[in-house]
Parts: sequence; structure tokens; C-alpha cells
Amino acid sequence: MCFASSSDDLRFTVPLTWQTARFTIDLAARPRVMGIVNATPDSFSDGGHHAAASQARAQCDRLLAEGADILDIGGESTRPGSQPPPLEIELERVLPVIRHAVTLGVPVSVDTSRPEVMAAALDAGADIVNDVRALQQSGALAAIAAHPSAGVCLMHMQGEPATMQQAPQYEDVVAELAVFLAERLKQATDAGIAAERIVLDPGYGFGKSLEHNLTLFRQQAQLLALGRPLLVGWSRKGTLGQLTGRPVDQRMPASVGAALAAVAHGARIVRVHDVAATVDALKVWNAAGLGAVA
Ligand code: HH2
Repeated sequence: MCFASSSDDLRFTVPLTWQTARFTIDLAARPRVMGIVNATPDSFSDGGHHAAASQARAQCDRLLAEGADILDIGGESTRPGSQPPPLEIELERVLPVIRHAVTLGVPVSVDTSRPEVMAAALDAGADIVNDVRALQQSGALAAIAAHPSAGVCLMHMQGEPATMQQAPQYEDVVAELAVFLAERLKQATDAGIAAERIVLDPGYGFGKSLEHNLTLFRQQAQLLALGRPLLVGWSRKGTLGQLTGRPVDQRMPASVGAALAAVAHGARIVRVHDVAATVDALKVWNAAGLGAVA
């Protein structure tokens, strides 16, 4: 893949809206914060904290009060070594939370790879599907295409969560990732999902070593050549633990730093656990004149 423009130029050429079912999200004025609601017993940083539907619903309310622009609700942990839960369990975890979240007045995303969960969540009023497997499961493209304006995040992952961190390998991580995301973007648009509905995600920590993650991070803005906004998730991830020596419950400052750096490298949506801290940091970022891309 050839990148003609400099990364700085690209920040000003990528479309800066994201079409989702009920909302057209403006990404020009300031970067947006996607708050994570893991309705799971086993997520790597907050597993079990919001596993009961009542806890997950309360977490939606809390993140919204803290300033989240989007709520991302997931019922499968994709931490290294994990296995997907049975379909019925995933549905039971996410649907009651989505039904609550869609009453709160912000875009609601479902973090899933299963077409059945995508369809049920969109039918329940969700606006976005966030798929770490980039709509590769059979029926996933059709499930999104069937909802004429639902948004979608296509993320890169090498392998599957169960084994992805055992020996990730790339000759050129940035180029390979760009080829993958371009191909998934084409598959999606060929299936009838308009490009305006799609954002892309490099998938930090998903089948990538420390070195892969950092190479990608430094060159992340090159992915803007694909012509779609970038969403990134650095929050509390293992690479931040490797950089700081901190356990997962002490990675908030590193996560906020990573979110700002990701925005500096062209991301317009950051997926985070620590919404209040990230929102505060971005307020300062925006006040310093760094937030708007016009
Ligand atoms: N990371 C995780 C899950 N979903 N989606 C996108 N688009 N980008 C990411 O980087 C991403 C994601 C993993 O984080 P978390 O949800 O906190 O953990 P777990 O998968 O263990 O529930």
C-alpha cells in the first residue's frame, strides 16, 4: 500500500462525521470519548464489576454523567486467552443493558462479533456495532447491511483471542494492517454498508507484541490514508503495563496519556474505561487549540 500524503495532511482530508442509526456523530469539533461497559465476569481490567445487568445499567449512567459521548456495551471478553461465551449468554448479558442505554440520549454501540447479537442489539435500538473481528463471521455483513444506517467499527486482530498473543508475526505491521482494513472496508461497502457508516481501528493489543503496538502507534496516522476516521482503544492494556511497570488497576494515567497521544496521531474516537479522567484531559487538549480539525 502506498501512502502519498504526509500524515499531517491526512488529518485534514478524512471525513469527520460518523453516520450511526440515530445520530450523525460530529468528529470535527473535538475528539469523542466512547465509554466501555463490560457486562462480563472475565474482562481483563474490570471483569465482574458490571456483570449483573443492574450494575451494567448503573455503569452506563455513571459514564454518561462523566461525559461519555458514546456507550460501548460488550458481553464477550476478548482478553488474551479468552473463549467466547455461548450465544445465549452473550445475548442475556448485553440486551437488558442496551435496552436501558438507548433511553439515555447518546449513541449506543454493541461490542460483538456474532450476527445474532448484532441483529438483536440493533433491533433493540443500538446505533453502532463494534466488531473486533471486522464483520468476518458468516452473516455479520448482512446483519449490518440489513439496518440501513447503523454505524460500524471494523477492528484489526491477528488470530483469535485464545492464541493471539502467543507469537504474533508481521513483516511490516503498518502495511499489513492497512491492507487488512482496506479489504474489510471494501467487503463492507460491497455488501451495501455506506462508507459514511464505518470507522476503522488498528486493534492495539490484538495479536501484537509490544514492538508491533509501538510501531503502529507512532505511524498510526498513516491509516488515515484509508479515508475513514480512526477509533482506538489503548485503555489499561498490557503494553501500557509493560511501559510503566504498573498492574492493570494502576494504568489510568498511562491510559489517559495514550488516549491523548492517539488523538495527536489522528484518532477521533477513543475507547476508554476511565471516562472522567479522559474527558478532563481532552478538555485541556481542546482548550489548547488541539481538538478541532476543520
Ligand atoms: N479492545 C477491547 C475490546 N473491544 N473494540 C475496539 N474497537 N477496540 C479495542 O481496542 C477493543 C475493543 C478489549 O478491552 P476491554 O473491553 O476492556 O476488555 P475485554 O475484552 O477483556 O472485555
